[in-house]
Amino acid sequence: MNLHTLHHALPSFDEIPRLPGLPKGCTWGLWDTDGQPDELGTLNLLTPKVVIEAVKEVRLGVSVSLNLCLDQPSVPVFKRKPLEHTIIDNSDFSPSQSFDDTISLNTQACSQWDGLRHVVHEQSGLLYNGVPKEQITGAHSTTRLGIDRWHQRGGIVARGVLVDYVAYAQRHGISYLPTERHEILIHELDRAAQEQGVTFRQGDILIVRSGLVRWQTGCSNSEELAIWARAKDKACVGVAAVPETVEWLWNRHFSAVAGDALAWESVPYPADRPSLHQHLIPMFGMPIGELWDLEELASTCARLGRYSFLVTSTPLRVPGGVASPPNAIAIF
Ligand code: UVW
Repeated sequence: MNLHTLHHALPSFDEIPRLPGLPKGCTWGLWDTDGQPDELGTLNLLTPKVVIEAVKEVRLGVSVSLNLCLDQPSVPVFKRKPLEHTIIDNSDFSPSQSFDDTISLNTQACSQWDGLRHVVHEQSGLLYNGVPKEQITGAHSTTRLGIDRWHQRGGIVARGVLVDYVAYAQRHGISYLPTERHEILIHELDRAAQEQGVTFRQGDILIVRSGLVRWQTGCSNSEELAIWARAKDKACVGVAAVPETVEWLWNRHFSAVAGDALAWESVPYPADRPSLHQHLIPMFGMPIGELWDLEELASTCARLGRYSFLVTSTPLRVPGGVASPPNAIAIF
């Protein structure tokens, strides 16, 4: 394990060395060690020193789940398979009375981490750190960049910072529907954080509440949710996919971003420039959390007047897994 702090070693966005044929801000090679290609991306920022500081957020012993029930939303988007849960009565096979259960799910249907195998960089046809897409599935597949690597490194333990954009918008008279392509701008994230009395630190997980899960929960099983979920041209609030966002995220050295929105960034993706998914996952190796349940978190933060906390997340140890339920909790 790399024990140095990295606090002084990281380049700013403008200082990241240019790699031929790849966009500005490609970090490939930055965390390679002893000739071993890195598979963890910005999770490398979670050094022991950063984790020890994050643990100091725990002062009240209050913990909050950040995960939707695995059967939510009731209508998954993009025709993703909903949870199948089967209880098995063992009495036919076993002398004692007992039950097992099995689950089958699409790891992208509910609260999720997008792992580093999720997105191929379109221009190069490569994934994070130059892994060819042929290694993801098919005859030449490997488990490189698998989500199991996150579990194997000891899971994710970090300071989380919530930016409650729903509350910010209410304070500032900004009205939008979560099912519109409403773009959250970086100056709004900065201002909301300032108003909440929180400053970002290297290694933080930036968590943005946009209001989508509140909307989905409010119309669970309704016609409206089904129509939106199945629409090809669905739209969703999220952080603006502009170059300034990419640069801003890198220069704050977040270890990951997460939120309650469909894609963290606004949807549909822009037609004339790369999405945030195109840069954050393959270029930075930065995990993106989507559809997290931030409702109780937001009310706890408001009640305590504190928007930073410890986050622990234990992705499933699926060899070569693409994504995972985050199994995340916030602890105050
Ligand atoms: C969208 O839903 C748009 O993104 P993802 O595939 O990451 O879930």
